[in-house]
Amino acid sequence: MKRLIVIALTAVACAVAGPADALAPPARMQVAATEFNLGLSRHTIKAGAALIELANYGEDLHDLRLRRIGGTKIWGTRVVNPEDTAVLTAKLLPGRYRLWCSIADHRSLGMTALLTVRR
Ligand SMILES: [Cu+2]
Repeated sequence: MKRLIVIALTAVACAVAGPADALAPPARMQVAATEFNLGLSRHTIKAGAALIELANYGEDLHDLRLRRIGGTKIWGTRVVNPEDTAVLTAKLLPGRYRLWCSIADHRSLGMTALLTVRR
């Protein structure tokens, strides 16, 4: 009898906790900004919640923009000072994403990169 109660309580605890996916930690990556380049700590991350940190290792102001190729929504950080960081949080679907710096002509000078989000 005691054993049955333990099993029943375990089942309740699992139901409350929900599926493992809901508890998965967010994917994390860093984008290092310099003049004029974006260096990605990873080029592929898992779909779902993501924390993307922009670290400005350069001497100019930079920011980070993110858009899924074929999509319309654009995520972004504030403008980041040299030696400072900002974090962008997003819920990402699988696909290919374009990252860029939106300040002045930085994008055309080379501050752009591709990120793959996998299932
Ligand atoms: Cu820039």
